[in-house]
Amino acid sequence: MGIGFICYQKKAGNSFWRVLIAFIVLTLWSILYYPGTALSIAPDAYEPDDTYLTAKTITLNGAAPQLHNFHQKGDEDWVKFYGIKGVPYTIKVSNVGKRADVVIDLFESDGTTLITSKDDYLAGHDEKLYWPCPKEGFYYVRIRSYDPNQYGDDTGYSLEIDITAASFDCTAQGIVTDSITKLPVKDAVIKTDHLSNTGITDELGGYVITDSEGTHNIIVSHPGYETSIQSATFQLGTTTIAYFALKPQSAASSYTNIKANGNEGSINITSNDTLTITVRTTAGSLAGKSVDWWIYASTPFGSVYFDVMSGLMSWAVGAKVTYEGALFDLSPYDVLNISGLPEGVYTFYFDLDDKMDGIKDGNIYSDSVVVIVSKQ
Ligand SMILES: [Ca+2]
Ligand SMILES: [Ca+2]
Ligand SMILES: [Ca+2]
Ligand SMILES: [Ca+2]
Repeated sequence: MGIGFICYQKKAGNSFWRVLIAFIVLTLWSILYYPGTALSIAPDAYEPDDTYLTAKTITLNGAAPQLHNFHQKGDEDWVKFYGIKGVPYTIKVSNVGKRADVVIDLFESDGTTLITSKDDYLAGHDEKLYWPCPKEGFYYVRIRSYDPNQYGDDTGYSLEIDITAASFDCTAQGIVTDSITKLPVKDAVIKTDHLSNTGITDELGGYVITDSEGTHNIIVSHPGYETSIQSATFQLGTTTIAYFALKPQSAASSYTNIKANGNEGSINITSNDTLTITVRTTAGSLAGKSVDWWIYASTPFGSVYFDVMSGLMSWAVGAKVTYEGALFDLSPYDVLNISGLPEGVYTFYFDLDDKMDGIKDGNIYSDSVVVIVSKQ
């Protein structure tokens, strides 16, 4: 049509009226023959985000929804969040443009296994997916247009993901970096201990997390780094700033390993859940060397340690040495199996020091895991 229009213009000369008629014809032609085509609109602020690999972060219970649109044919908008077992999430698409029939797709942490989809309504209507999370981990949400040809004008929408029935009116934000390289750490998991909220760091290491007013712990973990905890005061009307410099786990830390319910880093459980703490050693070049073994925890009710020396093979109050003796390959061994733990943050450590004397004074090889226990 563009070529036809130019030809017509040329034959018609510069007559204002003929140009105007041509313009009207062109406009009518566009409307009559391509009713689905819209004027182009600018991509939303989160593009490019067309695959799970480019999924953007979203603040759970954020102060304002994210504003998206379908700017091009087949546009898909992906976001990711970190889900906690037993927490109900609501993924809500609202203020939907009259030409957008939105579909919500929820995917597993692999970004490809579809968990469920929601598309109850036609174009111009909201969609809402309510989903109690069955397992802690990363999840991906894809918002798309039911008809990939519907894009452009009037395809805008608002997106929010909320933890149902909880009040999150205060915000903390900050940056997570590597303590050695000073580079941003992407995809670090951010948690608060109070309302089991979570966040994920973006490409620049930035995060935003919400909770209610009060002093809560912020827990930051990422594979390959030591988990970091900071106490932060959340205040109404003020954004709390909390920066984290994560210490990389050294190769030496692989001598010891400690897991909570099979997980590294940090896990959330409720008082009803069973917690199993498992330790393992890989003696490697230290095999046979006389060392101090330290298995201990900081808990809401003080320090406790696992006591082997007195023959107790159980936990005791204090921070004494667990065992003095040669290092060997210890296959996974459960040092704790318990339920009904009081609410709070627990950090379990497994350290070795290579000077056997019952004092923590040699070269230290350490691993730790954080357990956040909430009511329910
Ligand atoms: Ca988009
Ligand atoms: Ca997109
Ligand atoms: Ca729909
Ligand atoms: Ca020692």
